[in-house]
Parts: sequence; structure tokens; C-alpha cells
Amino acid sequence: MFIDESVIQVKAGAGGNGCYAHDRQKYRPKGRPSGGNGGRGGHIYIEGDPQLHTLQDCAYRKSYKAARGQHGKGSNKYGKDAEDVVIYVPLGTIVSNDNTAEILYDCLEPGQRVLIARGGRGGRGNAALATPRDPNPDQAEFGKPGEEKRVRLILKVLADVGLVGRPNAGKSTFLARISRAHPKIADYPFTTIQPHLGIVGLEGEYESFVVADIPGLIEGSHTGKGLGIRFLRHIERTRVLAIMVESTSENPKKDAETLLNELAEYSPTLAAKPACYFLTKSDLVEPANLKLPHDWLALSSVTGQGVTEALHRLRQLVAKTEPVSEADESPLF
Ligand SMILES: Nc1nc2c(ncn2[C@@H]2O[C@H](COP(=O)(O)OP(=O)(O)OP(=O)(O)O)[C@@H](O)[C@H]2O)c(=O)[nH]1
Ligand SMILES: [Mg+2]
Repeated sequence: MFIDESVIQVKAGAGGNGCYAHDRQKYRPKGRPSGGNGGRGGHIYIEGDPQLHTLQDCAYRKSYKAARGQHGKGSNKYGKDAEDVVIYVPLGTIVSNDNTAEILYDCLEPGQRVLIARGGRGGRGNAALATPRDPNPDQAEFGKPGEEKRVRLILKVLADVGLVGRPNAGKSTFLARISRAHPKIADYPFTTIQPHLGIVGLEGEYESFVVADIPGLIEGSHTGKGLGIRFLRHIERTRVLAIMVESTSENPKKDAETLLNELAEYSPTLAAKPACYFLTKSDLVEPANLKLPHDWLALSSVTGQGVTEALHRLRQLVAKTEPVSEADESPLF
């Protein structure tokens, strides 16, 4: 299951208590203070993992706790620090404090780890607390509590190109043709109910790019019709759009306009992204009858006609478009 949002509770470990103890020496009832410090409680970290594509694990688990530090012991023995806990999330996950809406981290780089809840410091034992003025303190410290937070995770998949079109326009078929992705394809609307990513490598080119296939858009999607527009967050971070209209359309330009209007209802910046325009399923219409607007390209994912040219156009547009900056994105809440 594809889950792109989840609220989890995280609780870092408390510090271990400091120990209250004394050396035992012959003929002296109470020797020097020798209680060790407690260990630090476990921290909680978040790390982006390129192997993950959904927040399913987090949504299922809901709460993450790190252990408390070991208590200090006599004979100046320190308690051990507790083990840290790492929560792995897909790249593109935005981590925020659910109470304050403060953004804690935007996981964009694989392997980078950030602290989201700090473990409590261990308490000092009476040995560490002893000073020349007070050589024999009458107690040790307790460990400090660990931080606790409600954390909201929101996934916005990272891709270069977002496929936009009505249901059944042939978006998933196109993705399957150009990459190794296997999205579900069928002759009915709303076949795609969750985003799919495909990696496209072009012959003779070093860099590949990532294409995101999302559910179809219809007039009124922004009012909740069809599958709504919640999934549009997944193309907010793409650099460019591929607008796909079926060749059988009476008025391709008008259909593209309708799609852009729905995008604009979600976010004007999304609708303003640079785009390539494609007439899909060109094999279904006699070439002479194709209503191909200026600058559009006709393609067929069945015969392969126009597909390579489409990829070159997308590749070029991606290359000359700056990556999306955070300021362009719609608010999280
Ligand atoms: N003849 C022909 N049929 C196509 C072509 N591309 C897609 N189809 C067919 O059109 C139907 C819909 O294709 P999909 O790729 O599932 O369409 P979609 O845009 O992903 O649809 P949703 O996921 O519902 O939004 C399927 O039956 C495909 O086999 C094409 O180039 N030529
Ligand atoms: Mg589809």
C-alpha cells in the first residue's frame, strides 16, 4: 500500500541516574564518593532511504521509543549510553513537529541522518559532584528525561517529470514504455490510484531522469470529484510537466486548458511549470485527421511512434529548468 502521510510519536530515552556510593576502606566507615554517572538516553534520528517508496512502515508502527541510559554504578563505573533509534523514510519526506508545524527536516539526500528527539543526559554520580568545598555531596543526580514529540511525516515523491492527463489518457502505458516501471494499465478510468516512478535512461546520454505517473485528473477534481487532487503534491516537486491528451479529443487545446485549471486550483505555481504537450494514442487516428496544435507532439505508446522524440523534448526541458525551491511549494497544513 502506498501511504504518503503519517503522524508518529517519538520518545527519546531518559538519562540513567547517577549513582550514590562510597569507597570501602578498612577502618573507615565512609570512604571517598565513588558513584559513577548515568549513561545518556537514546536519541531518535530520521534518515532518508532511497530503497523506500512509502511511509507504510511508519504508519503501521506509529510510535518509536529509545531506551534509557544505564544507571551509574559504584566504584566510579559509568552507566552505558543507550542505543539510538533510526527511523528510515523515503526520500522526499518532509518531517515536521505536529504541534508547532515547525519543519524539522526535509529528507532529500540518501544516508543523511538528523536528530529529531534528543536523549536525556545521564545524571552525575556523587563522585562527579564532589568539589573541594563539598567533598562529600549527600546525593547523586537523576538522569534527565528524553525529548518527546508528535511528528508529522509527509511524502512528496521526487521526480523530474510529472505526467498529467485525464483518466485513460495513456499515462501509465507511456511510463511502462519508457522505463522499467510496471504501473497497472487498463481500459477504464482511474486505473492508477497511487503515484508510480519510472527511471528513464536515454541512449547515448549519461544522465537519466525520473518520471512520475499519477492518477488522472477530471474537471472538478479540485472539488473532490474522481480521486480529488490530494495526490498532486507528488508532482509539486517535479521540474516539468508532460500534459497528455488523447488523439481522439475534439479539442486538444481546450482539454489541456481544463487540466491546467485543475492544477491551478491546487497550486498556481504547479500550473505554471514548464510543460511539454503530447497527443497520445496517435495510432488510433488517421494521420490526416490528427488535430495537432502547434508545438505539440503526437505519440503512440503502442507503436512507439513519437516516443523517443517525446523523451528528448522532456529531457531538454528538464535540463534547462531549475530545481523546485521550497518557497514554490504549497503549505503543508
Ligand atoms: N491504441 C493505443 N492504446 C493505448 C495507447 N496508450 C494507452 N492505450 C490504452 O489506453 C487505455 C488506458 O491506458 P492507461 O495507460 O492505463 O491510461 P492512464 O492515463 O494511466 O489512466 P488512469 O490511470 O486511469 O488515469 C489502456 O487500455 C491502454 O492499453 C496507445 O498509444 N495506443
Ligand atoms: Mg494510469
